[in-house]
Amino acid sequence: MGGESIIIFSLGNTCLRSSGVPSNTGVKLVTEGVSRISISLPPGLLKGFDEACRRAGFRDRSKAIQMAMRSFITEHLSASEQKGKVSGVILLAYDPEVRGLEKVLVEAQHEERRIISSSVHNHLDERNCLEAVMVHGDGASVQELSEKLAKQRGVKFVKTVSFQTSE
Ligand code: NI
Repeated sequence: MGGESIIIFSLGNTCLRSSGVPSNTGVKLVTEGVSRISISLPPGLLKGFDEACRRAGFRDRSKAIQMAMRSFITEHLSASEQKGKVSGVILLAYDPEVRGLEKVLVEAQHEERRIISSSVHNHLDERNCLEAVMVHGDGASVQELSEKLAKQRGVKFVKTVSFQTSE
């Protein structure tokens, strides 16, 4: 493995165990609730990561990697693909001049009020509103709400960022 650094770190094992990681990936359960994995990295990448850890105030590399992995999961799995409860925000931009749109958006949010904790509305200009809807609940419901909002005529942008609150 010339030119590569090998690092070993510990992680909560729930997601690794439940996804059935094969034994040849270097994953080894150490104690209940923690997995220890080893990975090889180009030295420059590890150096950059350690520098970022230091600047962000992380003393524990494992903790920083756990956070990076959660961020990766959020980026690549939709809310409905994440297991258990999720928390997050649905950010949407729309044109308030489109007839009936605001009524539809409010009704859609009322229907899903069980998973909406609050929302913030920003009137940007005559043709642009920006709304942040805070959500907490079942991932499938969050995804469903996000898709329902996104498909309305006059909605210009929808981005859902969510993370699992239980692993
Ligand atoms: Ni507005």
